[in-house]
This record gives sequence, structure tokens and C-alpha cells, in this order.
Amino acid sequence: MSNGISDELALAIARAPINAAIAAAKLVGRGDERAADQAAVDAMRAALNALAIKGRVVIGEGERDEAPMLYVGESVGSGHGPELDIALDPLEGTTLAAKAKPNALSVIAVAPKGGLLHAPDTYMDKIAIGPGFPEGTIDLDEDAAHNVKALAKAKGVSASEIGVCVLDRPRHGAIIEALRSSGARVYLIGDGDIAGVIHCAKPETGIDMYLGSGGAPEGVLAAAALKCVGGQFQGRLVLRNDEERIRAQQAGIEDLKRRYELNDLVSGAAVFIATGVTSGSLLEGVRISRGEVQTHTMVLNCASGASMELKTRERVQ
Ligand code: VTB
Repeated sequence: MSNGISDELALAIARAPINAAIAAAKLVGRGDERAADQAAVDAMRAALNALAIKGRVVIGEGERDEAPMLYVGESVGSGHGPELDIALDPLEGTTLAAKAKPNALSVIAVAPKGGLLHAPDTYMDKIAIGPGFPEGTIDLDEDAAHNVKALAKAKGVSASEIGVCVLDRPRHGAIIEALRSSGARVYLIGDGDIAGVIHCAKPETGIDMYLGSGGAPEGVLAAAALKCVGGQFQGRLVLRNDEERIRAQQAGIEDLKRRYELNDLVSGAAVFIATGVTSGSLLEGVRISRGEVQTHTMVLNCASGASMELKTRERVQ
């Protein structure tokens, strides 16, 4: 198992985000973020517990005393089988789901024990690009214009042909302005920066780079996806006060200012799986009609190099 996870096991694990997506989909557009999230959590836990694995949640939802969330440290699976670390986000983009907006996903990353950074629930500054560029093309410590220029040069295009995805937040005002002044197109998203990062590996989206701060747990999940399909990712925790610094230390982080490279965030041969909840630029959403449910999932396996796409059709339970 130290060499990675088999494609067969990866496909079995896909049941977890698929079932979570179906559960959440029943609550799409109802304006109730918590209910959709809880439904996804419950379905994901039940599916994980049906697997022959010795799983441990290293990135999850909520704290132990906030049960019934899938908390960090929770054991999942039958308790027999490969020892796996699990990062999950049963409903990535609760607001997107509640408002029936695109790109709400159910997401999980799994690696042999020790293969995923235990990121605290804080923000992370992130920069990402897709595959095919020389190592070091981007640099988290350089400004936005420098990175656009460097990527344009590596891609052999002008800055005006570079698309950058940014979370639409007031805190990103200066970055957005700098990107536009550099000539780049800025793709603003309301939520969901795991999808934002994966866009960089999908040329058809027009997005070449992801920039800005979002959740640190989401950073590890996105890095797992990029590790499988190729691409570059750098991140640094944003710790705004003592409470957040303590949270990071409790997660086992020693160097609070460390710049993480992709392989620091995901050191193991990870599997990344995402199922669409609402339709978007990456995946089709769950469709429920006339007693039948259809789902769309991406399954990426770093160990085998497989990039699988799964479409399921089954009776609504
Ligand atoms: C981030 C981002 C997520 O929520 O955590 C964001 O990583 C929350 O950011 O993908 P704000 O606190 O600025 O609202 C998501 O967009 C969705 O969970």
C-alpha cells in the first residue's frame, strides 16, 4: 500500500462522494446550507464505513464534540484493510448548493497513511497552474503581475491571453486590480476554490492560473488533484490571530510561515475524487428524475496515473 492505492479501491471509494452528492442534491436550491452539508456528511460517512479500509480522517468537518460531523481524527471503514489518511469535503460550496449555482462538488482525497498534510481550518494563500510548464514558473512570493508575465512567457502567449481564477472577495481587491493591469483576464468565482484550482489543468475553461486565499483544507484537496494530473501549486497558511496560530500548532504545524510546495501538501500517492452536485465547468451535477438518479465523477489516481470519469445511473433510494 505504501506504493499507492489500486484503481479498484479508488473506484470503490468513489461511492463516498457519489452518495454524498446524491444526498446533497436533494437539497439543492433550498437555501439551507447546513441541511445540505449534513446530508452529504451522513451519506459520505455511511459509504466510507462500508469499505474494507482502516481509514482516519485528517481533514474533515467540525470538531469531535460537534458530532455528527466527520471530524478530524475520526476512524472510518471496517477497521481492517489498508491504513489510509482521508481528506474530505462532503459538500464543497455549501452556498453554491443552497443557491443552486454551478460547481458545487463532493470531494475526497485519500492517501496511504502519512501522505496528506494535516492542514488546520484556517486560510491559505495559494497559487496554482496546470501541467506542462517548467518547475518554478510561478512563485507565491512574487506579485501577481510578475506571475502573469512569467506564465505568459512559458506559455508563449501575451499576458492578455492568460486567464486567472480568483475568489470574489473584498480581500482580493488589490490582486484583482493588479491582474487586470497586467493584461490578464480575471475569472471571479463566488465560492469553491478546489474547482478553481482544477480549472488550471483544463485548458477549455480559459483559466491558466489560480491566485488568492481560501481554505487551507481545500488547498490540500486541490493539491491532491493537481498532483495526479500534473501542475504546480504553492501555499502558505494565513494565520490572523493567536487562536488561528494555536489551531495550526495543534494540527502539528511547526513552521507557521512555511511555504508549502505541492509535494509538502500531498507527499503520498493520493487518489482524488470529485462528484458534481450542481452542474458546472468540471462536472455535470446530480440529475434526479422519474425515480432515477444520474451522477458524474472524476477519479484521479497518482499511483497508476489513471484519470477516470465515471457516470452512474441508478434507482433513487
Ligand atoms: C474558502 C474556499 C472554499 O469557501 O474556504 C471559502 O476555499 C470561504 O471563504 O472553496 P470566505 O471565508 O472568504 O467566505 C469556499 O469557497 C467554499 O467552501
